[in-house]
Amino acid sequence: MEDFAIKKAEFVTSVGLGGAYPQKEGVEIAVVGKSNVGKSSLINSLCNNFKLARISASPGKTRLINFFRLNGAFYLVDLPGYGFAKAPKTEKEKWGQLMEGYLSMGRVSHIFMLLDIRHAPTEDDKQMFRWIIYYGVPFTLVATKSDKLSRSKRQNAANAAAKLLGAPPAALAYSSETAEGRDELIRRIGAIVSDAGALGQDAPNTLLT
Ligand SMILES: Nc1nc2c(ncn2[C@@H]2O[C@H](COP(=O)(O)OP(=O)(O)OP(=O)(O)O)[C@@H](O)[C@H]2O)c(=O)[nH]1
Ligand SMILES: [Mg+2]
Repeated sequence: MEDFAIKKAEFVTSVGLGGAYPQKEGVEIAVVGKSNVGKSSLINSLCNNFKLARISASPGKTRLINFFRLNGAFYLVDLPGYGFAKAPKTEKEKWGQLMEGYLSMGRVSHIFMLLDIRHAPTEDDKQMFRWIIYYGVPFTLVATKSDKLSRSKRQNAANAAAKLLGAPPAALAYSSETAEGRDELIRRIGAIVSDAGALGQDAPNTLLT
């Protein structure tokens, strides 16, 4: 079998609170994590297009839910980050409602939850993780910015972050700078997409109903 590859990635639409979502198209993988953890960078790195999602050195860059269509067949979704301390309370509430509304509508097939490889998970991360478990959404933990640690420390730090979250101690060390972990995460996407195909593209996500 030919290896799965991301051959095409296109921006579809941005959705804010009260906005209209694009029609669901098969698999939908949502990327979640705190502000500045590297969600948009990871999407760009996976798609090998550094102009696709906007990134910024200051947290709070992504404020809307951005849908990207990959290979003309499924969605990869960039979410606004949580835990952005400087955001005014009303903004934070809006982001919370936007994310919660989207994640609980039953269209997400899989979540990539990102953690910074250098830091212990925050209370917000733990809350996000409890939410994922509560709704039973399949997930993959990714420890970002792995280039910031020496090679010998990376896998231990990634697994420790997962364990502190209360998950099985396994997270994929990933760097958008060096592409460490990229091939593995693309293989994971291939498996998610082909599993869904085997189940039937239109099979309802029974986990979320
Ligand atoms: N060294 C290093 N820097 C990274 C990596 N990934 C992201 N960054 C940097 O981290 C900062 C934040 O990246 P973004 O991709 O915008 O983060 P985000 O999670 O989308 O942030 P919000 O949209 O604010 O929620 C930028 O300065 C990136 O260049 C990485 O793997 N290694
Ligand atoms: Mg972003």
